[in-house]
Amino acid sequence: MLSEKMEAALNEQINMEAYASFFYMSMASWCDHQGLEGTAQFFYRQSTEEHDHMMRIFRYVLEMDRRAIVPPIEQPPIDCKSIQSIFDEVYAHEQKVTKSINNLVNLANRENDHSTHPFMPWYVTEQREEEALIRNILDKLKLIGDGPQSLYFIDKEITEINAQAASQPGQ
Ligand code: OFO
Repeated sequence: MLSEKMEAALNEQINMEAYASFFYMSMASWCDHQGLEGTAQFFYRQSTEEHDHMMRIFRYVLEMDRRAIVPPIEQPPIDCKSIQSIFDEVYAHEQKVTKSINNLVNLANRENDHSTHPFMPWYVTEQREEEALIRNILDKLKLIGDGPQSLYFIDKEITEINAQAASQPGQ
């Protein structure tokens, strides 16, 4: 069984993953509306992944005989200034999530929670990969520039990233 503290911390993480899913869905909507199809697809996929991350914890909490709470979701941003600002925000958000995952690992250590401890490394790896992916897109944005004529090329680059993700097993 989980400690009450761990149960609360995991439920906070459920909330965070749910928000991430909605946040990416909102970014997808903005991009879709702007005709940035590749970038929209990227965010739709990220949104689904975040939902999966949420459900993994949700099921884990229940498996550990505690209550998984369906969280109230904060309204994510609706409008964006530019594609650069979207990815800056996404990067900051992922860094925040990484910090929260690290705190869960620390808590599992402090509490000698031998179930949660092996449950967490999957999330640590996931965050490392996500941060690297977003940094990679930010680097491309820096090279291509953020002018209106650059959008087409940025969207093309992200479509390429989508194709690579689709060709990986488990995607
Ligand atoms: Fe849930 O993977 Fe990032 O946020």
